[in-house]
Amino acid sequence: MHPKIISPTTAEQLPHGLLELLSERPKIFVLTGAGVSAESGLQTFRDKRTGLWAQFDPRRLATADAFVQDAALVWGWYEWRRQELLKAQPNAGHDALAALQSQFPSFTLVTQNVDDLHERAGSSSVVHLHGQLLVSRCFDCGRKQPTPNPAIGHTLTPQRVQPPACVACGGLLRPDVVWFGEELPADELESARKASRECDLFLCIGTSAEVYPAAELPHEAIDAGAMLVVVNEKRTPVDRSAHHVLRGQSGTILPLLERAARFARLRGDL
Ligand code: BV8
Ligand code: ZN
Repeated sequence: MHPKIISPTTAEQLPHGLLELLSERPKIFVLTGAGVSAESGLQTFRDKRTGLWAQFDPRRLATADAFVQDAALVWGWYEWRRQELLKAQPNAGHDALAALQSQFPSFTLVTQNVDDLHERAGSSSVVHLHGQLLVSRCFDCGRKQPTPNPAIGHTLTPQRVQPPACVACGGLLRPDVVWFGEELPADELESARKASRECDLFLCIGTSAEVYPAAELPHEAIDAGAMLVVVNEKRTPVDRSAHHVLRGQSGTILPLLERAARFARLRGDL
């Protein structure tokens, strides 16, 4: 496929085929990645890293091996990311997705992100493929438990912080996220795969589409006949498979999509 790449600034500039599909009350599947939270100030996995973390690749830090090697380094990184999240607000992209969900009876939102910004924007039934930053579990016995308040005051860059002890067995707490080399939650992954095969419109937003098995989802949707629309400020490997590529920031483009859907519905209802 050779999609036209456009950078729309108004709802009218969105591709005609997409506007038409939106007027037909399609089953919508949305996959988001770290890019959708970037305008809320949360670092993506490709941003330049600062301080202690400058020399570490998140893909090496987000592993059980890194935690076994240096639990304080890994826990401190997540503690800092929790702090950043508590300071962050959902952006216009999160808000637009929550508004879109209320307009379409069949709307599945699946995220690779471990933040809660979709929920805070009002999205419901969000499927977290990679877990949640604000939840902790014991590295040894697996028991989920509330994350104690950050042990450190506000810091500009992550610091080493010793993980708290598990209330049940005294083992070390870890973030309840899926690290590289760990399996994704089976129920969430199965429901995402099923919904991607049944959707009419797959919106792939703010993801480098390089992390598997999440990156398989857009291909499952196309193979099942869905329209694939990519929203990203840069090129991604999935662009070449897309029907439409909307180049730009999700905080700018998603509100246009939501407006277009609203008017398409009004026209469709006329
Ligand atoms: C597993 C939680 C196996 C932690 C994360 C094939 C099949 C299966 C596995 C593999 C495979 N090939 C390789 C693997 C292994 C690996 C993998 O995919 N590696 C990659 C690097 C090749 N996969 C795994 O390890 C997975 N586990 O498969 O287990 C197994 C099987 C059996 C038994 C045991 C094990 C686990 C993967 C999950 C890892 N955990 N997160 C944490 O967050 O700390 S993934 C992590 O990376 C985040 O979730 C994040 O979402 C993701 C990075 O991807 P993106 O979200 O796309 O973010 P990124 O920064 O990369 O890109 C941002 C994008 O946004 C960019 O495109 C940018 O242009 C754009 N953008 C930026 N700003 C904006 C914007 N776009 C629009 N608007 C903006 N404003
Ligand atoms: Zn325990």
